[in-house]
Amino acid sequence: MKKNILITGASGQLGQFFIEKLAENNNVISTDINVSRELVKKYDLKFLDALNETKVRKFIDKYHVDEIYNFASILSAKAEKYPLKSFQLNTNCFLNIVKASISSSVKKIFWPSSIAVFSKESNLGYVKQDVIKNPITIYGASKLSCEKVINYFNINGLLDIRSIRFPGIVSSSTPGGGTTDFIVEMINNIKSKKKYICPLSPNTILPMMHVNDAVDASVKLMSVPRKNIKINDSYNISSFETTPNEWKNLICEMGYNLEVDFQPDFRQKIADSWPRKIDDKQIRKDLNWKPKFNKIKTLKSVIENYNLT
Ligand code: AKB
Repeated sequence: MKKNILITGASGQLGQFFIEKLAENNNVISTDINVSRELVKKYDLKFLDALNETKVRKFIDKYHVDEIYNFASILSAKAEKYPLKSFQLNTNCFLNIVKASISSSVKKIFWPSSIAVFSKESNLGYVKQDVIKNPITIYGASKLSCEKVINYFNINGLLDIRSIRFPGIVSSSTPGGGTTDFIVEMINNIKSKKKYICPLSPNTILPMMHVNDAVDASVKLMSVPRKNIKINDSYNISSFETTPNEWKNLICEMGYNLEVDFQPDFRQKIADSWPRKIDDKQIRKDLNWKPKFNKIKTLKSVIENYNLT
């Protein structure tokens, strides 16, 4: 049976991919505070400020919402510029959705966490599922706080909230304000033919995944019975690791002309506090899932979607 699925923050980097996948079998109600004419036309995007609990509740009641995917968030690098506002937005959108969902038609919530919850204490060379976390960014702190709330609601059976800690996501849509953005921005710069100023040093290793793998794993996580889910806060996930230098070389090996100037800024410190490799055995086992896109397939696919070939 078709479910009614509310997506908040749908205009962001991930939103359109979730809309397209979920709309294959469901009624999707896409919302954001940024409602460009193009997205209104393409996805019937509606205005909804997830910071307004009453309005969220109205949407839930009006559309008899079964599931919510909440993507309203300020990413790591941008959040450092407005720490209090970002903490407030990231945590309050989530809390409002939780509050509005209690005693409503909502049966499940999906909420994306991030590798930003980790820190130097997490053994960054290979980060296991359950380790010490002491994030140095306000974004990481907001994600970790929400993970704690998720754990509380799940272990007490108050709501069914499911979550994945995303690495850098590679997609053909533009991110904005993230530390892992170079992965998409370099591809963008092939098109604009501009020299890319990379805010990270050439050999910074970070975990990444193709957006389709991120969407597939999330939708699968939302579809399995609760008893299959062994993690009450948020699952580690990853697909491959790369560095800005390797990514640039791969782009050039594919025949594109890309000039990069490495000028590390404040984002370097953030990246240095994040995992280089992720242990995601638990999600692979619980969902019987594995990524379909490796490094090369990811790059080829995103380049194709940019119509660069
Ligand atoms: C960011 O760079 O802030 C995000 C993330 C890893 O959560 N892409």
